[in-house]
Amino acid sequence: MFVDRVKIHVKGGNGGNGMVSFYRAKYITHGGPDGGDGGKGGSVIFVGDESMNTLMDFRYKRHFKAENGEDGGKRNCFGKDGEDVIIKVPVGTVIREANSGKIMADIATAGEQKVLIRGGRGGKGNQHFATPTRQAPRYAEQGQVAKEYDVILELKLIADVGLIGFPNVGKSTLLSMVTNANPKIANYHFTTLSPNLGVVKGRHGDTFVLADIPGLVEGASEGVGLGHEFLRHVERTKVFIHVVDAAGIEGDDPVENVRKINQELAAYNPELLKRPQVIAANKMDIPQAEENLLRLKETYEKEGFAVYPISAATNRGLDELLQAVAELLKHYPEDIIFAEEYEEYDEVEVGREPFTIEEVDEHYFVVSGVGVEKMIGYTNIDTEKGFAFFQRYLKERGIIEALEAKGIQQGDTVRIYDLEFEFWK
Ligand SMILES: Nc1nc2c(ncn2[C@@H]2O[C@H](COP(=O)(O)OP(=O)(O)OP(=O)(O)O)[C@@H](O)[C@H]2O)c(=O)[nH]1
Ligand SMILES: [Mg+2]
Repeated sequence: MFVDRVKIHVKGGNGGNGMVSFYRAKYITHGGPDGGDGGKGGSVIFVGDESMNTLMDFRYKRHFKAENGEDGGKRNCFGKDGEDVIIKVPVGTVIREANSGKIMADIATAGEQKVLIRGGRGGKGNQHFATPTRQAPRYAEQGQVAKEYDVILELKLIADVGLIGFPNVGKSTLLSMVTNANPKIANYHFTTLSPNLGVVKGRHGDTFVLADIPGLVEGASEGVGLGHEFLRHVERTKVFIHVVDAAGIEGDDPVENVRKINQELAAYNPELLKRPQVIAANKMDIPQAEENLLRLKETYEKEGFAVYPISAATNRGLDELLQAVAELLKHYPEDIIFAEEYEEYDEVEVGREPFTIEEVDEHYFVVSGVGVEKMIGYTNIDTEKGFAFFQRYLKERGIIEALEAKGIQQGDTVRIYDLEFEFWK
């Protein structure tokens, strides 16, 4: 189960203010009050949309605000109502208030609408406040200020197919070519640090969710390079596309690389090698890949793995690969049960679990460990209190000290699970 999760900010439209004004015309100096009412602010409305499968769109747009109502005018002119903002979300999205984590809405069916924030009421103009004794009220009502929230959208997804392999072999490139996903692609290791999801639409209308899982390294099964975190993602997919750099750009042997990754899978959970797996020999646009392809086929077809030559960058061989995978999925037993995401830990105990620090790249440090992971999970560092707690935690647990011992410098990047920040003392 993958949890696609984004935090967004939503704000309702404020009501327009009521107007203070008096009727004026030639020869009439003291006309009655004629200030119009302010318009109603727009509401924030969530709608379940069947055609959406992930929350990816929200990575690019995170602020949503409904329009304010217009202020009332002179001569009984009413202010215009503000437009609603309608936010489409995939069916199955849960909306939580970010600070408390409490569920505000749960969009369970297509077309279902939930008004999360009502627009503010418009203020009444001064004409409403005239009484026999106070015929010229210099008072009008203010528009109502609408609520705003940080909310977390959460969508639980089963990814059918996982892209596994060493870093830099082209997993994200492949995902970007066959789905609408737009992952970061770059020529260095650990470009991807959390899974990206995309939906593959097959030729025959069949679809499946493809997960781009961060690169594994040797020792992943012992926790090296966030290995445990990444392998947990692998565990939640049914069929693997094992991507290997057939050109061996980094100077190592593709045949051995496939073996090494499978050894890590087996060491982590022997069940994983029983799941269907196809090998995608990538970067076939590079000449030296041809010879390695033959060796990959020779070695692994004997062992029952189909080997597909592809070039993710130039879109070669991708159709055949996806079709084979769709076929494997069809024969996959539906009722597989995946282990739950996290075991329950005792938070206090867990906070003391050891952590590890790795310098995965120049000026880039990754802190991992059950304790810090859990701490991140229950701390909302966007609040002042949460942030203070977080800083205290890093200090008290000796993480700052340990980073310094590793030679961290001002401005270097630190990553702790979902969280990335610059190190400033
Ligand atoms: N020549 C060639 N280069 C490719 C191909 N596919 C990917 N690349 C390049 O390989 C590099 C790594 O690609 P990514 O897709 O970021 O690799 P990744 O496996 O997701 O890497 P991590 O996220 O670090 O695990 C990039 O520079 C890509 O442009 C291909 O088919 N041919
Ligand atoms: Mg990647």
